[in-house]
Amino acid sequence: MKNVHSIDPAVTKMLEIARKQGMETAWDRYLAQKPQCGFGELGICCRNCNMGPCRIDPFGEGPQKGVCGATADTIVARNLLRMIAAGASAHSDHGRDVVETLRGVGTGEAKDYTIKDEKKLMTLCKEFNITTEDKSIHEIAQELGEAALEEFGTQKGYIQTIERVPLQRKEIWKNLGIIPRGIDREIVESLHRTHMGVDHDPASLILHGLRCSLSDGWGGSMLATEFSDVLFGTPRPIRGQCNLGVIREDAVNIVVHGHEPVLSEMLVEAVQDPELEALAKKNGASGINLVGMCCTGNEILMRHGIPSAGNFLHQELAVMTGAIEAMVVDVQCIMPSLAQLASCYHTKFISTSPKAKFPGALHIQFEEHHALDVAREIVRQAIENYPHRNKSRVFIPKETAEYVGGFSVEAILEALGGTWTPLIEAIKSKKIRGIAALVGCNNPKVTHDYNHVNMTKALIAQDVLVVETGCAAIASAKAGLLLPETAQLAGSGLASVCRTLGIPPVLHMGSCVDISRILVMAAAIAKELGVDIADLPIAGAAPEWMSEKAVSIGAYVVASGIFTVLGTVPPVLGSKTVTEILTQKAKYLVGGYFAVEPDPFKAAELIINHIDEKRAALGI
Ligand code: SF4
Ligand code: MSK
Repeated sequence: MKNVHSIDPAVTKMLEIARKQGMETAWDRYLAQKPQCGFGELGICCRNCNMGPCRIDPFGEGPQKGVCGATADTIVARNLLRMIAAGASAHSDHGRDVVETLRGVGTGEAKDYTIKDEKKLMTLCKEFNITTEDKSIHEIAQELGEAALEEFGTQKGYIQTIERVPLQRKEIWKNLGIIPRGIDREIVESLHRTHMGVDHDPASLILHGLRCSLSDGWGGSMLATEFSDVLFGTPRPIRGQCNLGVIREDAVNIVVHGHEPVLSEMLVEAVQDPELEALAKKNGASGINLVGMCCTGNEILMRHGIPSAGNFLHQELAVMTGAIEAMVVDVQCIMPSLAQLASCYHTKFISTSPKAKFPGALHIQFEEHHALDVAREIVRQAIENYPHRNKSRVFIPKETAEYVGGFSVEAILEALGGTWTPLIEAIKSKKIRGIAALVGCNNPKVTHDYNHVNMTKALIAQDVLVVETGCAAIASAKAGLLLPETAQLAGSGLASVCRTLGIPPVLHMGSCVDISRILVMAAAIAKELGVDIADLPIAGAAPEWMSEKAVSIGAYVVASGIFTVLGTVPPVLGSKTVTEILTQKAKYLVGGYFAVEPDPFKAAELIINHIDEKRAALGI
C-alpha cells in the first residue's frame, strides 16, 4: 500500500489536525529523513573505534575494508550483535525491575505491592528449588526474588528457565555452545566481542547473538512475565476498549506509556482513590480516565481491561487531541518528541524512570518503596492541570473498538479444559492448520497497521490460529479482530474451534516481554507431542518492527527453532554472508530461519507454506 500513512481512520483524522495546527509527527520526520543513509540501511558503517567512522562501498569500487581491516561481513555481523544486545538488555532490565519488586515485597520495602498469584509464586519456587514449608509468604517472596536476581549473573553455567525447553532443543543449543550462561553475561560479552579488535568472524558473532537473545526470551523477558503475574495477577480473558476514542472529553485523561507494570499498576490503584476522584470533580471533571499506550498499556489491558489509546504511532496523536492532562512514561518506545509536543498543549509530560529522562519533561521519580504516594502525586498533577485545558482545541476522534484480551498460557489452558489435548487434536485434524505469532511494533516506513491487520486476516482465513503481543495485538484490537465474533472471518475449521471454546481466532497474549508466554506454550505443545519446537507447524512474524528489542525477539524466536518473517528489512543486506546465515544456514543450525517479506499477503503465504511443510513432516 503506497502513500497512505495509516489504515486506522482515527490516525487519519488526527494527522489532519496535525496538519491544520502545524504539528509535526514521526511520519513528517521520516519523510524529512529521506533518502535515509544507504550505508546505514545496509549495515556497512562502523564507528566502533576512533580510527573510524569507516564505511564499505557497496558497489565494490571504493574501500572494502575499514581502517583496521574489518570487512563488510564483520561490520554487519557486529552491528547486528549490538542491536540484539541492546534489545536483550532492555527486556532483561525490565525483568530485573520486576524481580526486584517481588524481593521488595518480601523484605517489606515495596510495601504498596502484594502477591496476587500465590499459586504461580509456589510453582516458581519449585522450579528454582526453593523450599516453602514453614516460611511466610514474605520470606518466600524474598528468597525467590533473590534466586531470580542470581540469574542475571549466575555462576552455575546456565539460566534456570532453560529447563523449560524440550530436551531436543537443549541438545541443539548445547552442541552449538549457545545455552545462555547468565542474562547479563551474554549482553556484556556481546559488547566485548564487538569492541575493536575482538571477534571478527560473522558466524561466531551471529551465534553469540543467538545466545544473547536466548538470555532475553528464555531469561529476562520470561522472568518479567512470570514475576509480573505473581505480583499483579495472571491475566484471564477480559473485555475492554481500544483506540483514541477512549480518551474522554469530560474527564481528566492520563495516558500511561512505556513498558513496566510496576508503574502502571500503581496508577491503576491511585486513580481509584476516592479523595483524588473527589478532587477531579472539584476541578470540574466527571472523573479520572486512565488509558494505556504501547506495552505498559497492554499490561493493564491484560489484567484490568483498562482501555488502550493505541499503539506506538499513536503516542504523538494522543497529545494532539488536546485532552490529555498527563502523559506519564517510564521506559522504552517513548518518542523524545513528546516533550516539545506536550509544551504546545496544556499536557504535562511526566517522566518517572531514573533511566529515562527527557529534556523538557516534568520528572517525578518513581520509587518502589513509596510507589503509591508517587502514583497519587502524578494523578494529582494531572487533575490540577485539568482547568488549564483549552476546550476549543480539543478534538477526540470517535473511533473505539471492543476487544477481548488476557490470554495468558494459563487462560488458554483453562479454555481448553486443562490440557493441551483439544488444541493438539484440532491441529492434527487440520481444523487448526497451525499457529502464527504476530508481534512487534509500528514503523512509519510501513502504512500503519496495514501489515498487521492484513496478515492476521489472511492467516485466520486459512485456519491459522494467530497469537499476538505488543503493538501488533493493539492493531488487531483496533480492527475488531480480538473478539469471538471474528470467528466469522476465520476458515471453517478454526471458526468451529473458536465457537466451541468461545475464544477469538486472534489471541492477545500481552506485551513485548510476554512473547515468553508464546515460547512457554510452544515448548509445552512440543513436549506433549514428544517433538522439538522446530517440528511444530508454527511460525513467527514481525510485520512492522522497528525496535532493537524486536531484533532480539526475532533472534530468540529463530534460535528456538521457529521460522520468522520480517516485514521491514533489517540492516544486514551489506553482507551476503550474514544474509545467507540468517535466511538459509540458520535452518540447518537451529531449525528456525528468517525471511523478509514486506507484502503481508505474501508473508502470510510464506507462513502457510511453512506450516504445511511441518505438518507433512509430522505426518498430519
Ligand atoms: Fe573502522 Fe575498524 Fe574502527 Fe570500525 S573498528 S571504526 S571498521 S577501524
Ligand atoms: S511497545 S517494542 S513499539 S511492539 Fe512493546 Fe510496540 Fe515495539 Fe515498543
